[in-house]
Amino acid sequence: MAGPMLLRSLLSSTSRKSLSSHLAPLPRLCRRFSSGPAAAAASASTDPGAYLDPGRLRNVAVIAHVDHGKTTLMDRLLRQCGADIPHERAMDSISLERERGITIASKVTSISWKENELNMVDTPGHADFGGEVERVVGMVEGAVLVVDAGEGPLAQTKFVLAKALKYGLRPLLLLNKVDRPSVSEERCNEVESLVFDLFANLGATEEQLDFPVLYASAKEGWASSTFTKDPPADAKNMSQLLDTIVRHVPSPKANLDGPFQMLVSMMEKDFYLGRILTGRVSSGIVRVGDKIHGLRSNESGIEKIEEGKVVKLMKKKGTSMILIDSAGAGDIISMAGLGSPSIGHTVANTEVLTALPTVELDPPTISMTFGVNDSPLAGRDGTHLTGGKIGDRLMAEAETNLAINVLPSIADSFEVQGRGELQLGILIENMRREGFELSVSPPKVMYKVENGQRLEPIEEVTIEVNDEHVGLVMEALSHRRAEVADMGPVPGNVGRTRLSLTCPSS
Ligand SMILES: Nc1nc2c(ncn2[C@@H]2O[C@H](COP(=O)(O)OP(=O)(O)OP(=O)(O)O)[C@@H](O)[C@H]2O)c(=O)[nH]1
Ligand SMILES: [Mg+2]
Repeated sequence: MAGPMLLRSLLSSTSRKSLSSHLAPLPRLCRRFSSGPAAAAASASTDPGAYLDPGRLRNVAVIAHVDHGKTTLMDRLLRQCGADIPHERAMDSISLERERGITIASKVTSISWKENELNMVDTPGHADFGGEVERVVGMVEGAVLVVDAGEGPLAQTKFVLAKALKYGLRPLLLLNKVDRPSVSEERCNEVESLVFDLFANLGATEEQLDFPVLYASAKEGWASSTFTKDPPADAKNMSQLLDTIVRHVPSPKANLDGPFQMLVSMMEKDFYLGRILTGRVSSGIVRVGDKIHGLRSNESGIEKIEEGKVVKLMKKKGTSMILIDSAGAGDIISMAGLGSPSIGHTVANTEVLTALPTVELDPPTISMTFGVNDSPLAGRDGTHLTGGKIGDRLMAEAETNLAINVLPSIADSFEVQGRGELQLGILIENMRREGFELSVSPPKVMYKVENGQRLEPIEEVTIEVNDEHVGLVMEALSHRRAEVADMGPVPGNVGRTRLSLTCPSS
């Protein structure tokens, strides 16, 4: 323990020194990017110095199975730290997310808590968007693993936890939805030991196994370190969770004195600013006006993509973007200035000539062919009809969404590979709303050959059903080559059974 502690205190003292020497001549201003009460509250509590002191930073991802309450939890954390939440599940800002009630893309925001700046990343829980989790785990040191105390850990809990452990994150367990009548203290203990087993099976280190447990109702807006269903009025808030994050998650190990380097993890396009590149600064300090360049590694080495200047530096604070003048290693920031780099590329000071390693994503499992609409009704719905336009749109998607691959196919059509039907369905719906008309083939499973063996994607299926229908469901699934892995009563629900099976995606 002494090692990291010492390192941390050394880091924060050096960083404070370099902060004053580097920044004395700069106006320490923090301007608001968008107006509104949320932004005002955010900028009022923002001390720009916090961005340059890694000892005060905590980078944390919120991960869980689908619908276990990540986005609701983010709402309460934002509200507790002074942000104005315009509506429920404010982090689900994409219109399709709001319509469907699911998170599709990972999003980062920062909150100030006591002396600290917490960069929190909300992630999607649905398996089809697993790539969104994979690309953010490398940006953070800690993870809040949210588990619905009624349902316990499910298939996607295992997937996201495996990713978090692989990247060496320090997780903490939050048993959510404790307000539900079916959730008792015994049930929580049961879920806790199931999660502990999961950690052990996934090869967690001793340090990772020593995770704190909190009990929460994100919906009612409280978290507690001891089991309760109704905390006293003065404890009906998220303070205990925020304090635990600050205590348990290490601050980033950051080298402020090195040259500036950042791996781009997210990319958005803004009408006025062009590309907004978001990522974690891995070393050095960046200021508005600095000369930078974009790099990527290819087969023949490092390729320089573009050179330019930092035009704007930004940080998401609550629900609004604020402008900052400088940012240091360990922080998660957004910048505008370069027009070509994309996700997985490195943005760095012009003296740096090496690219940062990129995250490896799991391979796609299904593919669909997108082509021109050649039916007799073509041209009635959309305005973008040609193969060229469809191709450009798909290539742009593949650039911002690493979990999608696009390959040209025969006669103006494109093979689009992804993780699941929902993921590709969202892409099709987005394209339809943008005025595209296209024809799509039914999804096909992607096979791969390893050691001379043909392998197919297998999925974990969880089904909850009334006891009397178990036989029928089992029969239907056996025709699809499913194998039962686990079967038992649903806790707190008399007469219902939960089946866990493995089944080929095809
Ligand atoms: N009773 C109860 N319901 C909750 C609680 N937290 C969240 N919910 C409900 O659970 C549902 C899912 O919540 P979300 O916050 O969207 O879940 P999520 O984990 O972000 O879902 P995805 O991002 O799609 O994976 C919503 O209907 C919430 O109102 C809680 O503490 N108690
Ligand atoms: Mg969500």
